Amino acid sequence: MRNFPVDLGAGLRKALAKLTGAAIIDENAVREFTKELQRILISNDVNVKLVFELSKRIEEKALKEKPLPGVSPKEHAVRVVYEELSKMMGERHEPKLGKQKILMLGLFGSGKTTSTVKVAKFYQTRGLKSGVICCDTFRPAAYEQLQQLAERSGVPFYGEKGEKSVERIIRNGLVKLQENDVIILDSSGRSAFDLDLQRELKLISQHFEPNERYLVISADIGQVAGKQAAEFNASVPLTGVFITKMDGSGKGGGALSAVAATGAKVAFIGVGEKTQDLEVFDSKKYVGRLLGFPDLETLISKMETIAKEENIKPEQLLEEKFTIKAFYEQLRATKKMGPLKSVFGMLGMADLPKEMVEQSEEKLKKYEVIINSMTPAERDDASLLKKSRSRQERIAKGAGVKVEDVRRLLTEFEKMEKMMVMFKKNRGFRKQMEKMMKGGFKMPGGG
Ligand SMILES: Nc1nc2c(ncn2[C@@H]2O[C@H](COP(=O)(O)OP(=O)(O)OP(=O)(O)O)[C@@H](O)[C@H]2O)c(=O)[nH]1
Ligand SMILES: [Mg+2]
Repeated sequence: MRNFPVDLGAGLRKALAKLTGAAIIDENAVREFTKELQRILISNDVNVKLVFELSKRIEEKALKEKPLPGVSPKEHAVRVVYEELSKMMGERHEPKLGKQKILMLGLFGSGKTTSTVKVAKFYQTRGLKSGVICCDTFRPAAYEQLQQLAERSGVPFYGEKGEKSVERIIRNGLVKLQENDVIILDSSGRSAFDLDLQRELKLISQHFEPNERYLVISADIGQVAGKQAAEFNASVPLTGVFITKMDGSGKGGGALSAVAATGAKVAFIGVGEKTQDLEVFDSKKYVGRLLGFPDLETLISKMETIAKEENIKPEQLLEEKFTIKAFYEQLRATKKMGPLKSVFGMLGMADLPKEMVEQSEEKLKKYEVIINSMTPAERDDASLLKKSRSRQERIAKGAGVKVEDVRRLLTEFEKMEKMMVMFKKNRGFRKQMEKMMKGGFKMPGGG
């Protein structure tokens, strides 16, 4: 069942779209939004108290805080939502890139063994040598499982089949793997955090002397993750939490926020069963993705560069007469920009026509040939073409395409032309567009 992050994300995006689509950002609109937000978060097992605190802060900041100069109340509201949600989900983790020993601990089936290899692989891709030690002396097949996973991923492995003394395994393992920069130790789980496990983890800590102690928790336990993190932390001081199965649980948001509320740091998240399915946790990125703009900062700067490259000036976009030439430049720019949809969505605009969002190289080439077969007068005044079938046929012949292709281009041109007229009438959009092109568009996460 894959209902995360789809559900949480889809719910949040819908609620946010409604907020940005509201005529004005007043108490009503914000209240309605926070009510919806509460419903979504609670259904994702986020703690009720956290949810209420969050909505209160959002209401206060969205309504009472003065937006920065040049920022509209809508942008301000979106930014507040984004920042407060990010804060609730925790901080960004910066993994240390250097020599270190990492202890992976946690209850049965939380994902320790899988995550051990994921972490090893993570450091390998960053140019560090890493190896793993099997210190799970509890479960019979633990040795084989880690050995196979490690071998398949090209990760050095050490273990002693049947050996019960963790002290011995660690001593030998550290010698055998001494060439490695990063050594990750997989420990055994229990069904609950009992005295037995406590003793074992203390013993491991004493002999292994780990720099990092990561508690591995499965996202599907939701807000209980907070209680668990606090419990473990009291006897084995944690340096981070690794939340697994974020891909398959509808409670990931609950687990993340509960862990953050204890003050523990979410270091990594597991987003699949494969060795590469690991992400360094960054709440802003995570929330950004949930809200539908994964990499907004990159996107905005990309738009600016493209606008410069293609020489599209805001004036040109908004010039009185929309020509075939401007149309073609738009298509090209749109193709380079990619996920434009989310940006327009943020501005509270309706979805763009599909043709404008999805541009294939092939189609653009064809259009280029067609446009090259037009006379300058036609390129300047598309109305000459719309009425004249003989002109269309002449162009098709000259370009070596079907007359239908020429008509399709004209239909798309008309659609965009209509939209441009609509945009021009919309002063708010006009201002946004100008700001965006000048690079002054303020987006959440931009600061
Ligand atoms: N979908 C998904 N599955 C995961 C993830 N991490 C681990 N798993 C799966 O969860 C199951 C348990 O993982 P293990 O790594 O064996 O868990 P463990 O904590 O070592 O288990 P014990 O050693 O028995 O305590 C396996 O089927 C893994 O493939 C993840 O991020 N996403
Ligand atoms: Mg295991």
